[in-house]
Amino acid sequence: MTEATSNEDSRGTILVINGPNLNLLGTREPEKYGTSTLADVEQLATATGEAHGFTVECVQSNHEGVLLDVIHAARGTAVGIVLNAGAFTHTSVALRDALAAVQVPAVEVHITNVHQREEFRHHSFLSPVCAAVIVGAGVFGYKLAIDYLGETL
Ligand code: CA2
Repeated sequence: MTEATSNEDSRGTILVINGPNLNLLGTREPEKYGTSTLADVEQLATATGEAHGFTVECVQSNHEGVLLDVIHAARGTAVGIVLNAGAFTHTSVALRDALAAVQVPAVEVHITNVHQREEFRHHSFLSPVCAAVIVGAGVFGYKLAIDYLGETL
């Protein structure tokens, strides 16, 4: 294969993980979350990752246990993680422990500026174990996260 993103040539796999309700992107509340669909976000992430020479794998789940399994599987198989854990950001010690355990650099992304929203969204269990946090940049935040990994890995 000659593509820069064939597995042999790849700089490694970036795992893009979206949590609960993010499958609804582009179908409801466009004033809050914009008009891009999850497929659009995954396409943007894949194109950005490939431009940096990465292979990109995208996963979305509404189930905390599935997200835990996906993070565990990143150990030894992914070089970086981009994670929008949705509401689990504000509740899940388990996701934080998983991220800390796998020791794969992770970037936390939120489409909205969570600090302009309800108080319960101001705290993230995940931020302390992430290399970087991007909030309020809309779906462009996923591109910024991958650009960051492209520059730092
Ligand atoms: O701003 C973000 O990206 C959030 O992670 C989104 C979560 C929210 O619980 C976090 O506090 C901040 C909610 C995701 C819901 O996604 C929807 C998308 C379109 C329509 C309805 C929900």
